[in-house]
Amino acid sequence: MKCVRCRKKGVIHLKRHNAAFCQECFLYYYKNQVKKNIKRHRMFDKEDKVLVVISGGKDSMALWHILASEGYNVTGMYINLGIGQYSDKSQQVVESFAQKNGLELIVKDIKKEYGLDIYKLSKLLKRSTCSVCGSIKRYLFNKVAYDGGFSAVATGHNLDDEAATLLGNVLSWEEGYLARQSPVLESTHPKLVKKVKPLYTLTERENLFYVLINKIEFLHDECPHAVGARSILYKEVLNRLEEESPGTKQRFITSFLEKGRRHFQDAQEKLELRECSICGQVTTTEVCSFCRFVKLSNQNTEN
Ligand code: Q46
Ligand code: ZN
Repeated sequence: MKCVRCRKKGVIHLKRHNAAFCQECFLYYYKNQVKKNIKRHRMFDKEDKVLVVISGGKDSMALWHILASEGYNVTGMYINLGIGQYSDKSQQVVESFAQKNGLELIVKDIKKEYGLDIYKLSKLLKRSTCSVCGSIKRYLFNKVAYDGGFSAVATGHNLDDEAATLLGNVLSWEEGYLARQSPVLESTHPKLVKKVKPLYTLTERENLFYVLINKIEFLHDECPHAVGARSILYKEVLNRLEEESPGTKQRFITSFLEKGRRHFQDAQEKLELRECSICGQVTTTEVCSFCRFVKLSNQNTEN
């Protein structure tokens, strides 16, 4: 197995590209993929301020590192969601990386700052922990980005994540979600910041390899609530298909983006967007769900 670029000994084989790379050429390949994705989808350029959402896992750490190394104007954002040891450990990893590398980091703690507890809220609202957590995260990504004058919010979604999401949405013909599945979600309101996924063509394995080569510390544990998620089953099924037919995941995503997605454009819900009467963030109701969560949490501590 020789490196396709320099003919030295290859250390990673990427079956879907029918190519092996040595360490140095893998980094060249990885960097090119990220740069190509950013350019092809006009995600941002060097003058833009980009907020990178960091969980402490390999994907977001890889994204933060590559964007900072390539000279993009990035600030990390970490949200402590109050998920026991998982949150404590991930915050440590993220803070220590920022400190060692002199990177800017914004930390939000939903309990300390807003009195929010995802477990209490999930019981009170009879919603899953992940659904409450997801709403809080989406709100804060946008609010922090908007208030800080950022041009884009970047997340570490990889090819495996995107293919699993696409499979889930296709299996239940979630037309609205299919219309929105894209490496770039443009802003549809002056107060909504564009969302981008520069790693959408790179796999989990490639991101892992990238952080290992660069000796980037990351949290190996997944969030305890991710266990048993449907998306994990979809990833297993797709891995099986990929084994038999390398390139399946990439074909699935790129063909959907090139040929499939446009058929769902009309399915985009034409929701009337307005500004929350409490915080001014974009919502479809009088008061946004985040402000309702805060109100509910305060009522419950008063009683
Ligand atoms: S939604 Fe659910 Fe994630 Fe929140 S509770 Fe954990 S698994 S972190 S991507
Ligand atoms: Zn609000």
